[in-house]
Amino acid sequence: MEKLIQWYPGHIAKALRELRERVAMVDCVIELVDARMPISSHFAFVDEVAGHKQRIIVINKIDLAPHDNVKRAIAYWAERGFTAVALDVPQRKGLPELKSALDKLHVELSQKMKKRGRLPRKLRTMVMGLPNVGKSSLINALVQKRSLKVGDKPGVTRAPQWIGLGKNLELLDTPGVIPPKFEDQSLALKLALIGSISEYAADPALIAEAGLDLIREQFPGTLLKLYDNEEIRLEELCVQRGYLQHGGSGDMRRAAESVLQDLRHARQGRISLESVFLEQAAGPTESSEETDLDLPAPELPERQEQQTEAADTPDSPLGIEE
Ligand SMILES: Nc1nc2c(ncn2[C@@H]2O[C@H](COP(=O)(O)OP(=O)(O)O)[C@@H](O)[C@H]2O)c(=O)[nH]1
Ligand SMILES: [Mg+2]
Repeated sequence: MEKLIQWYPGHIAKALRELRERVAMVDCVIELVDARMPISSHFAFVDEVAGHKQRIIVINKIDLAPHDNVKRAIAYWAERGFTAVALDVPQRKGLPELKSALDKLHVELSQKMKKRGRLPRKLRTMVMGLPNVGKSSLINALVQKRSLKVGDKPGVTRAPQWIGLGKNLELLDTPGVIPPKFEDQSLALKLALIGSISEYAADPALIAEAGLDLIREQFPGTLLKLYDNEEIRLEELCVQRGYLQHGGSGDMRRAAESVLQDLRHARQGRISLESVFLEQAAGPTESSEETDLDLPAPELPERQEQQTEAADTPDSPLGIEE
């Protein structure tokens, strides 16, 4: 695949430093992945940054992915020793399961504290994940107040604050944003399609065309349903939807944005972009350049032995009492 999307590794170092600082403050990391690519929207550097903490994997946006994808993802993560919870934040589906998983960790923490002769305290946790996977929405849903902005506006930073949630839980109010790593162009395309890479990192028309190709190849019949034309291209969509510029030529950018919106909001129906699952569904195939089965299973330290709690600080790490 040609180079559609540029990646700037320079941004990564700063983001990773910030993530490390925050992870040090918590007992448990809630990692969000996108249900449409529930394995490949996890990145190995989460293991690097958070591998020594308790972790719950939240498979979010299950309303956009086939049920089977979600079931297999839960099994995949369970096999690797993680509690995985399936979520649809706007419908509040899965929130009780997430809360009980957190309560369980709180019980474990309390027992550990007791053994060490220390007073029990709240479980400190934070939300982490790629851009646009639903981190702010999840925090809002847990807090049940529309207190955080949904959607990422970079630039405004402030000291992390803790939100008390019931008697057992404390949540860092600022989520950890995982910088997407997209050297692999077929992965980059999928990240663009779930909105984790902004269209400004690439020419939207190229991404949209590549997205149409991918859907055509993996999900025959979908484009027919969506655009009355299986072979749809952006030029035709301009005509079909009247996206015209002053001179009468097609407004390709508008067509591209409309295709990306359709795909990102799954107007074509639930889709799986997880190559591991797609490969398995299609049966054994010869490997090709386009296959991104090279996604490594996370290499994890021996989990039970190495888990650490939040850095030993006074009960409210930032000195903020409720
Ligand atoms: N369909 C669907 N959309 C969701 C879900 N959770 C969040 N969203 C939407 O995904 C977009 C990104 O959410 P946001 O919380 O800003 O993601 P963040 O960048 O990770 O903080 C918003 O438009 C949310 O409304 C979900 O479970 N299903
Ligand atoms: Mg956000």
